[in-house]
Amino acid sequence: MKVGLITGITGQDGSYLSELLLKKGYEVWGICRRSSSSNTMRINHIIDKLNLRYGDLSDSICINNILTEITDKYGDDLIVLEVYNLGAMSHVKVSFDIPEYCSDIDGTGVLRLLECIKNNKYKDKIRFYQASTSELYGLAQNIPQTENTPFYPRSPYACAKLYGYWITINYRECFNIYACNGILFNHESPRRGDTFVTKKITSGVCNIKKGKQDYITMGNIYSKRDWGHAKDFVYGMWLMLQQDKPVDYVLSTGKHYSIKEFIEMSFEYVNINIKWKGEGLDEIGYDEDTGKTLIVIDSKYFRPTEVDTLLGDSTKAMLELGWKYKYDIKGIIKEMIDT
Ligand code: NAP
Ligand code: G4F
Repeated sequence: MKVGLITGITGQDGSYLSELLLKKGYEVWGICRRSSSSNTMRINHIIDKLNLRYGDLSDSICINNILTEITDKYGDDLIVLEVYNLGAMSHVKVSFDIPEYCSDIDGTGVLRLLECIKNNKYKDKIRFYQASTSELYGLAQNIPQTENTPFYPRSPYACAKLYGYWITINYRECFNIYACNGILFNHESPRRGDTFVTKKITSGVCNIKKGKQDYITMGNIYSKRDWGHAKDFVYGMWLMLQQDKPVDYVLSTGKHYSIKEFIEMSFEYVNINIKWKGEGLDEIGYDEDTGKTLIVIDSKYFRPTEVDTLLGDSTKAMLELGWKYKYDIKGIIKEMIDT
């Protein structure tokens, strides 16, 4: 029996990874948070096929209970249990507001999972994936960034993820656990959370086109990101756990664009020509045909420390895992606007 356990199963990546594992014949388990309103929108279409348990990465007891329940259920029939740690407080800007919580979940939460794996009777059949991030590069020391580029985190989120990255390597080296990091660059989809920049822009463009919204209020439109599609990236996560040995890999597209370029491509897709005037907080984007304002800037969306430019080099993943991505930036924008 091949079994997958996903923390963060209700998130963007968790939902695509669940679909992938089910398609491959895995029994899929997931840890969900209790919420006062529904948080299963992204997995409702497959919910009957999943084994969901309430839990939280702040709670070692529940993590241990769930892991033990799974290994006790399958016992010696277990071929492999792949644990994907995707659960996180994943919003960089919000991490400045709730830094201690973010450290606990995104940093110490990784340790909690690894300890439970270390103490499990079937430890040698368990493989662990840690959702590491290109935010680790922060104030990037080299362009493009590879597995060997030094880290320089720029937010409480990135600092917590740095701990998660190293504790994963430490448990691999100390306790011989099959544990690896995927250092993933930004990946998007129609299931992206509403307050991340690509979703905010594509939803705003749709609303403006339908006459439901006048303009979009943005922060820093000059940072650059290397954007891929979440579906391509969860496939890369799965590939990492299929190798003989645990190794850390970068996943990225090798192309990057500014937020401003993403805005321009999104309006272009719905046949609106955007032009720009002004500078800094006074910069606006407007419709060339009607003169209406489409984009305004508000400093409330600026970050105390920004990550100006991210560009990944996934040569290692392409050569060693055979990983490829299918979506380019225009394909991502099209799907996000059309869905
Ligand atoms: P997401 O959509 O924000 O999903 C995060 C998931 O974590 C949700 O299921 C959320 O549950 C869960 N979660 C939050 N706090 C938790 C806690 N205390 N205990 C247990 N679960 C908790 O994030 P994503 O985009 O799918 O990203 C998946 C992972 O990859 C995250 O670790 C993220 O940091 C990392 N990552 C993402 C990207 C990217 O560009 N998407 C790039 C690199 C790394 P609720 O649904 O209840 O909120
Ligand atoms: O969409 P974002 O919030 O993503 P960010 O900060 O790059 O983080 C995402 O990718 C990381 C991988 O590198 C993940 F680890 C992390 O979990 C998350 O998924 O912001 C992208 C850029 C930033 O430079 C931000 O300052 O867009 C800029 N931006 C400009 N205006 C904005 C806005 N970001 C948001 N969220 N909202 C704005 O209005």
